[in-house]
Amino acid sequence: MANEKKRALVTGITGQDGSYLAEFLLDKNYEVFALIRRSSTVNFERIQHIQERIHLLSGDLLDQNSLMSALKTARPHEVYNLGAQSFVPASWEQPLLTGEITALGVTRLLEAIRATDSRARFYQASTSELFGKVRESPQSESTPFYPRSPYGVSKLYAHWITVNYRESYDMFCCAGILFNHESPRRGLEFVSRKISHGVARIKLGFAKELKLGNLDSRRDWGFAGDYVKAMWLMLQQDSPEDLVIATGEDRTIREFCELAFGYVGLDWRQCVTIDKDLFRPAEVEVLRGDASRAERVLGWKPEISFVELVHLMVDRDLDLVGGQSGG
Ligand code: NAP
Ligand code: G4F
Repeated sequence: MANEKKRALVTGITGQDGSYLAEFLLDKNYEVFALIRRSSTVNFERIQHIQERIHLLSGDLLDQNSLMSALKTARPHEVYNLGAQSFVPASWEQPLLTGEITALGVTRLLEAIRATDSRARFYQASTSELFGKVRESPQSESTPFYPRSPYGVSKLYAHWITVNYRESYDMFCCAGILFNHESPRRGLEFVSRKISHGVARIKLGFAKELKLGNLDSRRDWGFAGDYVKAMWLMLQQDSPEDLVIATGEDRTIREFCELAFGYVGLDWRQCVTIDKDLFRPAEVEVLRGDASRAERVLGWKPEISFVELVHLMVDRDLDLVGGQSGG
């Protein structure tokens, strides 16, 4: 039908990326369906502003029947699988659950697509954690994988099952190998948001110190709003291809602290203390991506710089913490 709206099904919509992707797809005039798992309290903070414009479907990556029902209801042209247990430290505490959701959940979803309508295009949220103990720098599509956590290993399975369904069943399946991307909507447990929120709390007098772990590791940090565009672009190509999405710049956690605390006139060395319990059993020391292929194939480039990102996050957390105090 000429005027039929495109339909997308998004898993992980209550998370950081899901909320930005849903906004992006609504702007493109998609009908957006989203999988929501049951919880005892509603956690729609990130999608409150668009909730009325999305079809929420109850389901869980652990539950095959719910995925089948969601697909039958949504009849999507595109499926974006962003749902995962995505916090690396939690994957050592709950390795089996992480594997069930982050690895096997992808096979459940792919099987549900295959059983309902295998023409649906599928995007899998792969990660720079696949490179782990890096074999070369920067990391590109041809760099060998060496994951360093149960999360990374689960994502490796997820990545290869996505490739396998493409090759076995001729389905349009592709994986975006995304490097770290952050925003004011990032979960408070991830280091970028932990720092920006900590800066706001210290600046406004609610805390005196911020406890962090390894300050020496390096990450390639971009803005989540830029990265969801790359996900969509990958599903608009003539043929499916797995691509690295990154800024090409890496910085230490220490540099993030310097910039974030310095922005509000604080000396990070007087505010940050090191907590050995926050170090990981196996660390990913450095990640830096080479997204030149994505630039050629998709015409994609990051728009927000590292400095802009850090300032944006600190500004939003100052507003948030200030507002909570009634100030
Ligand atoms: P996030 O904020 O942690 O969101 C994760 C989402 O997955 C949440 O909506 C969560 O729902 C959902 N989820 C968890 N368990 C589920 C289950 N059993 N069934 C269905 N949904 C479930 O993650 P994000 O930062 O937006 O990342 C999105 C995806 O990209 C993830 O797959 C992540 O691993 C991957 N990734 C992220 C980055 C990054 O830097 N952000 C980089 C590379 C790859 P609840 O709200 O109910 O918990
Ligand atoms: O912010 P992080 O927890 O992110 P991490 O482990 O890089 O994982 C994130 O990015 C991946 C893409 O590369 C995603 F796949 C994954 O889902 C997630 O979104 O930690 C970043 C670095 C680590 O080296 C960690 O050791 O920061 C270091 N760090 C130092 N102190 C800390 C802390 N990390 C956290 N979370 N909390 C700390 O106090």
